[in-house]
Amino acid sequence: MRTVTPTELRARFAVTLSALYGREVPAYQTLVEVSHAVNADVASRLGEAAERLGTLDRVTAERHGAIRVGTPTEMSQVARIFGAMGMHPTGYYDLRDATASSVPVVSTAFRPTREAELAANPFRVFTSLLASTDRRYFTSDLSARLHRFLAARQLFPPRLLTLSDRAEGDGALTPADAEEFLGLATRSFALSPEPIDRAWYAELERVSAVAADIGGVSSTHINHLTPRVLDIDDLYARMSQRGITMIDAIQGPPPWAGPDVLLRQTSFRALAEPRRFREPDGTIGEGSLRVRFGEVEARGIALTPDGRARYDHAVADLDAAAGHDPATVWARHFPRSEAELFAGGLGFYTVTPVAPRTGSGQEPHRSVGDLVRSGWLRAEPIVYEDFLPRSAAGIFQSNLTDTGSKDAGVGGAVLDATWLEGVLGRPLHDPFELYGNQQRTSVAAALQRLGVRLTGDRND
Ligand code: OOG
Ligand code: NI
Repeated sequence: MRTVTPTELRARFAVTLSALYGREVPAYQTLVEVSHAVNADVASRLGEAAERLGTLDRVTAERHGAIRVGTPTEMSQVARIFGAMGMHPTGYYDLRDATASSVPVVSTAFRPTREAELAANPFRVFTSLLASTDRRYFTSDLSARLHRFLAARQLFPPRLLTLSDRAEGDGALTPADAEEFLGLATRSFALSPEPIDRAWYAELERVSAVAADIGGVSSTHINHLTPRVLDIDDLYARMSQRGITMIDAIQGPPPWAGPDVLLRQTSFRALAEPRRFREPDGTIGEGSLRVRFGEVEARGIALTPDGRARYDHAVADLDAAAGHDPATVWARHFPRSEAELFAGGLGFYTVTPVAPRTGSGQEPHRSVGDLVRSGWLRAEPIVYEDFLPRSAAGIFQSNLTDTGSKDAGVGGAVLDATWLEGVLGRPLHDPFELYGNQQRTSVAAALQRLGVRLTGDRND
């Protein structure tokens, strides 16, 4: 009998979630249409080169979502649901100190980790967990009431969790179970028609709009769904021409003539959506909330820890050099060619042997770089699959109308990567390790196929 694999579940979930979000937030449809138009133009302008960081099919289907949950229990349930779709927690982001505004969350991203899985469908979800024990945001009284509220809600039906465990355990679901899983999973992220307790929501909102969005309602929802675009500057201009107000800037590296690295993101401002409220006198009335927005992103080459350190310096320099041409500032930190980026150990790549070659292959080669320069190997960039704390903070912050409040006078709660891994109940992957393994595996396989041993002491 035909079975449905986690890979297929993931690809289908990305589609059903996209349909749901498109119904709920029509401006998202516009964003997807404009992204497709931009991608088609880049493809016809650049031809094959447009696919250097992923095939057009992959990029067209590519989305990341963002969700926010309130408790460790909810986070561990999310891990099971995404585990069913071959999405594994990767990376730790602490947004509490990354922004001036009050954003009391720590986050990870659920995503495929293997190359073939990423190529099949790279769907990923940035998932934030409310730091409800952090006294800088929540007094012990508010924290206790928050815990009571959160403990009483159920985000995911038990049947969804049963099907999730079955999919992950067996590595497949029957077609009927798959349908049911996708229906339940998608509905779990729909905006709820349940009335919101106005006073409770407002109390949390004074601390942080993000806290209210998470802990002020009895369900969760998809916050945004982000398509990938091959030319984000063009997209920004086209959206603005259509009269859609974008945030002030594109987050991440500036546009320049050299290789694109990491991630560039922008968004349109959160839209007012009608919601029902329960007023203090018990009546139910209409109102609106602005929490969901449309985001779009362009992805570049994954950077090594050295490359990432350069990025951090470059960003600090850009901040200090306001008014200077960003591309010029950037060029002080990053080489202008991919070849130099790899040779300098700044960017991750894979290699493939170039065949056929003349020569014995036994002549001395000091390094992989030598083999690439002399034409034995071809290097291809590894695309960045993760997020950036600073950009994420920028995206959160640009969509908050109020900074909220934070008492810097008290100590924060220790909610580090080890703590989060315990909450998740499964390994929390380190992005650098994943990229590094991919590079090392490809280098080892290529050297073996060429029958070459390196004389240098470095393999990269
Ligand atoms: C998540 C914000 C971060 C990104 O793309 O960096 C994010 C959120 O708003 O819940 O999605
Ligand atoms: Ni996002």
